[in-house]
Amino acid sequence: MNILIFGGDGYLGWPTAMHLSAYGHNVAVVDNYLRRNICREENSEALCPVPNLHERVRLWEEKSGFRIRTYFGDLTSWDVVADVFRDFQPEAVVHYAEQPSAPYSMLNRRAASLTLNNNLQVTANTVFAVREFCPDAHIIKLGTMGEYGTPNIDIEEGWLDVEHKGRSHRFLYPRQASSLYHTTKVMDTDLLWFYVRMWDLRVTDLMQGPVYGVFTDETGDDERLLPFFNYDELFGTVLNRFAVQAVAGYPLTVYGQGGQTRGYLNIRDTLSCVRLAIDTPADKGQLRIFNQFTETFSVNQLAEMVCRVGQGMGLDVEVKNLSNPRKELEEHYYNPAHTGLLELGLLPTLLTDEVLGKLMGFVLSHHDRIDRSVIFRGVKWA
Ligand code: USQ
Repeated sequence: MNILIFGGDGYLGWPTAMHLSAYGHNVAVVDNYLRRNICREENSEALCPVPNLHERVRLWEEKSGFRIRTYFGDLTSWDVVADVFRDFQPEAVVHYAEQPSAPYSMLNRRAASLTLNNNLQVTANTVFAVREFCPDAHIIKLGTMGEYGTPNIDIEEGWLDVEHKGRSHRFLYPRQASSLYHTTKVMDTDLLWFYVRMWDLRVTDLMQGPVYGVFTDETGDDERLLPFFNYDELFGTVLNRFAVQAVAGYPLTVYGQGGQTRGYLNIRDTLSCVRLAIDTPADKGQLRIFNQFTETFSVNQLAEMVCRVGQGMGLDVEVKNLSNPRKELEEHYYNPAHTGLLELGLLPTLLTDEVLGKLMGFVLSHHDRIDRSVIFRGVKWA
């Protein structure tokens, strides 16, 4: 299949490109280095240096024999999107091209505007281009579990049947995001649902939880093929951050009481989920929603696990409960459904001590590159 990956240079975009290429698809990536530039501006560099996209593509071709095509450009520009679609004629479009950090979206007005403008405009351009150039193509959009927030009832996979005064109707599950970034994903879902109804598009919206890890089948042990491994407050997800903090002897930064519970997944499973969604596309006129995570943990549970595994490696790991810079519930009910992707054939890579140990071992081998000053800066939500 011709698969176009928007945001193909990112933490998940690049490993996805290699993964789909390894499965024999004809893959093209589009990127404008938005994430690289923001990280540079905010002094949020990844743990190891990451080669540029040209070099990554060259290294991958050398290793696999498969060529990934690259396009550079800002996908908020219609001309860029239209040129890429005309040239590549995708059968599936995987849309990762969003500003992905919740804390960055809450940093200041400029960061908030960038997040809003970029995320919504790229989603809109994706929809317009599919309709104009390849109306049968399948859009696979990365949403987030954070769209649902933490309601006091079970979270379903995207939809909720509501009975009201003796009648019933199926609605998108109620959404109440807890950052501006997460809110743009709610708006993306609404935009997609509107155009699915208007234009009979095929869309899969993947509600993903926080991802951890860095190695995939395609990277092997070649560190030049690894994705960005951020551990700073803006771009690092919590478990990756804790792994670095443990190695650096920095007390684990548990925000507030640490009862915040989320659905987590290994980066390997992100790639499998996207591939499975592509293999079994949504129908025309269907907005299909999957909750994309494999296990739930509270922040305290993650911290305990990192302490245990770190101690086994001879590290002295401490935990420090910080006053929570975010506005979120610190103790809450959390029971989200997640059977859809398992039914498509997902075989989860669970968070065992061995998996965590390998991740921490990788960090340990780069301990001299850790910059302790970027670990906590306290971006406040309110
Ligand atoms: N947390 C800490 N200490 C830290 C960092 C985070 O206690 O040092 C807590 C947060 O307060 C939050 C939880 O850990 O309760 C998860 O935080 P995170 O930074 O790992 O994840 P988040 O900001 O929610 O965003 C990440 C990705 C985003 C994705 C989202 C899925 O950056 O792209 O959409 O995970 S979800 O969280 O399910 O919305």
